[in-house]
Order: sequence, then C-alpha cells, then structure tokens
Amino acid sequence: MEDYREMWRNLGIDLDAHDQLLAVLPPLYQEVILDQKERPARMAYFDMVFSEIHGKRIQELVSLKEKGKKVVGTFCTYVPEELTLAVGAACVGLCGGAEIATEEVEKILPRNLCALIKSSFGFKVGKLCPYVEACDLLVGETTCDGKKKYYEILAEYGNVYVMELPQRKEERDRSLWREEVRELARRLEELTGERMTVESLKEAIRVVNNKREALLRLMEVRKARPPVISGKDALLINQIAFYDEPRRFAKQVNELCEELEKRAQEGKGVADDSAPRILLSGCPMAIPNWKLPHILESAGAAVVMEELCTGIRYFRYLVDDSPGDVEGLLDSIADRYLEIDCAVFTPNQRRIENIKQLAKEYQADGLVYYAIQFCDPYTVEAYRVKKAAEEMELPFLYIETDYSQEDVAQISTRVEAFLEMLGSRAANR
Ligand code: BJ8
Repeated sequence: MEDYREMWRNLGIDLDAHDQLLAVLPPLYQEVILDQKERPARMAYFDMVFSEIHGKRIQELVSLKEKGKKVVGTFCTYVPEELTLAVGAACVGLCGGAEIATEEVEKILPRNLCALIKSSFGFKVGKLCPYVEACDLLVGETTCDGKKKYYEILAEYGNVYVMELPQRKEERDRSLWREEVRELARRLEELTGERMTVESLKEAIRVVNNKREALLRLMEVRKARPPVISGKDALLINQIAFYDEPRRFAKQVNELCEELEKRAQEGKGVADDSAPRILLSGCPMAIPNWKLPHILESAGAAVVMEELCTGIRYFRYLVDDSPGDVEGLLDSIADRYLEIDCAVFTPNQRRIENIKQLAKEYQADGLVYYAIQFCDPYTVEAYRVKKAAEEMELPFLYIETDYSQEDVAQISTRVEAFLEMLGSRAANR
C-alpha cells in the first residue's frame, strides 16, 4: 500500500490510533473473507477496494476536493444520492460497523444506544475515519429517535443538515417528503454553487440506476442452486456500494455477474446444494460488520439474500427518469426513496410482503433476523416478521447483538442448533 500518512494527517486523522485500527483489519479480512473456498476470481477488485479502504478512494475524494468539488456524507438509504451527483459532488455512506473509541463515545452518548450510531460517532470523535473528515456536509435524517437526537450532537463536530423523513406513506407524507427532497437539492446547490438541470439530474439518475441494476443482477444470480457466491462476499459488495465510485463499481459488479452466471450454468457453487439457504433480515451491517454472516456460513449455511439496507433495501427500486423538467425529476426521486420499507415506518406491511416474497424466490430454508441491541424499530418489528415466517412454515431465528465479540460462542451454539433443525426438516421432506 502506498504511503498515505501525509494525506491522513492533512485530513486531521489521529495517526497513532489509526495505525492500530489498520493493523486489526487485514487479519480479520483474511479470516472472514479471503480464507473462503471457491471465491470468484472477479472478487479481486472488491478485495483491492477493501485493502485500500482508507487509501485510494480517499485519494480520489481529496483530488476531487482540490478541483473544487464537494464530498457529502450520509447515514441512511433514504438520502438521495442522485442529488449529490447532480451537483458534481461525491456521496459516501458513513455508517460504522466496528466498536470504536467506546470510552470517548460513552462520555457523551448513552451506553444503551444502538452500536451503529455509537460506531459512527466513535469514528468522528476518535478522528479515525478519513471519509467523515473529507466531507463538506453530513446529511442526516429523522428516522429512528437515536439517530435524530445524535445528529444534534454531531452538529457540534461538523456541518450537519437533517432531512425530515415522514413515518407514514399517506399523500400528506409524500408532499412533505417531496418538499424535503427539494430543500436538500437547494442546500446542495448552495454548497457547490452548481445548479441542478434536467441533464445533470437525468445523468445522476442514470448512474445510480445502473448501480442498482448491477446489484439486482447480482441478486438474481444468487437464486442459483448451488449458490454461486457466498453471502459474505455479497455483503461485502453491498457494503462497498456505499463508498466506491458508482460508475466503476457498477462495471465491476457486472463483470463479476458474468462470471457468476457462467458458474450457475455449469452448476458450480461455493457451497453444496444441501447447505441450508438462509434469508437474512433486519438492521444494516456496515463495514466491517460480518459477525453474523461469518458465524452462519462457518456453521455450514449459505446466506442467499439480505433483506437489509446493506442488501436489497438499498437498491430494490429504480428512479423513473421520464419527467422532462427539474421539478418532475425531483418528485420522481422523492417517490422512489419513499418506497423503501425501513422499520421506522408505520404501518409497514409492505416489508412483511417483501420478506415473504424473497423467502419464496430464493428458496430459503430459514429466516435469520438480525437486530442490533437497543434498535427499537427492528427489535419490535421482529414480532410481525416472525409471525409471517410462521404462516409460511419458515423456521425463524432471532439474533439480537451488538458489535462486540463476546457473544460469538453463544450465537454460534444457537445457529448450529437452528441449522441442525433445518437439516432434519429437509431430510424428512
Ligand atoms: S433505512 S435501517 S439505514 S434508518 S440500527 S440507527 S434504525 S437504532 S440504521 Fe437505518 Fe435508514 Fe432504516 Fe436503513 Fe436506528 Fe436501528 Fe440503529 Fe438503525
């Protein structure tokens, strides 16, 4: 890896603490990702992106900034990437997936707050994330209570703008959300000094839709039996989708899909066809949170689909680019994002229907529900998902955890028992 220390120093990174962080990642990556068997050759690109997580991509963002462009950070799939691209800025997802600077964080945030929020804040207070330091604007949203109150505190550390996300999907909610999308567009125009035009919006929609289509193509090939890519590799790709350059990323995903489609034709898989197929559902798994998929796949399961924001919730719907004026395109963008079925919405029946459909399409043998401890929307909605699974006679396993490694043995035991039960069901079929 090149020497990026000067760049990190200029961004205000705490170099000593950062060295410690970077020392932990390669062995973890080796164990969880690189040691898997039969990995597709085209995963090499994503391995490179990960190995350069604080290097090459940051260098690209810094050189954009040197050319007068802006970088915008987001924490949620409801914040429209298209708007950022339409004003020539870069967009990066900033959710944290590792326990970081916990002592510092817990001086300010409560201990019993979800790990994802604490992690994001840890990267900021610990001065450990060059992405967050490269951002000219951080865009938050009123999703769960923890996040919206956290943004008030984050505003003491950076330039924060918060979108008001309604929690229902009635017509008046749609009007509010369309207004919010317009307001963000104005804020981004102000930040960059660029006006959004029909052309720039259409181009941005095209770029992000292409990324979504590439990821949808990847999901399609995961229906194959035996599975042609591991759940961990698919998750890694979904995680990288939040910070890589979107055009290059889509091209790489499409090239990987060619390889996987060929594998599917040849019946070549990464696991045996008898491996229990798992639909994973729940809270997002931000990089480098691979804890549960690693436990599942090490125990012999094959994760075939993620009903997560680091999964299909991020790319399921495309933006309609047919309107011929800026206002129409902004409405079209707003409407697409309001389709997302996060558990912060009520009622949220669409999510239940989507989960049922995914379970059928991917021939899931079991549903594993992942909830981050203290996440009210997802822990409470688990009840309805469990009920839906019962109606489908789909075995259900609920895992509530955080980012620590302390409960790995206990989760492994529960996962093993669950997979054993799936195995005996299959044998009795
Ligand atoms: S659209 S899932 S990215 S809000 S896990 S911080 S909900 S307490 S991350 Fe999310 Fe947007 Fe929804 Fe997706 Fe709160 Fe729960 Fe923590 Fe969460």
